[in-house]
Amino acid sequence: MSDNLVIPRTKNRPKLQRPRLHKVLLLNDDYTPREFVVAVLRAVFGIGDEQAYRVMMTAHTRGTCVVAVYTKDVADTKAKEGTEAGRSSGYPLMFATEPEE
Ligand code: TYC
Repeated sequence: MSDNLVIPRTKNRPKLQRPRLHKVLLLNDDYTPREFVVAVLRAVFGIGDEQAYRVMMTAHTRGTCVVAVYTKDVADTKAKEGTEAGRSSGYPLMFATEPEE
């Protein structure tokens, strides 16, 4: 039999922080066709046609629009995928990320 007692440490246990979420932003440009932006939003972010159209039009008229919110790694990956989808078709389509307040 072991003499070791396991004593739960309730005092010094650090509080676990919820991971900070990051926004993925769609940035407007003058060259990428609207239908292409909608197709990328559907393919990369899995959003439906109507919502994708609304997001695209908001970026088109206001300059930028929040597409979705994820943990930092996922947000960075999605932004890269979306930007790369544009680049590989010769468009300057840009996604960016920023931490939520
Ligand atoms: N402004 C583009 C056009 O008139 C369409 C567009 C919308 C491009 C949103 C990028 O994030 C964007 N063809």
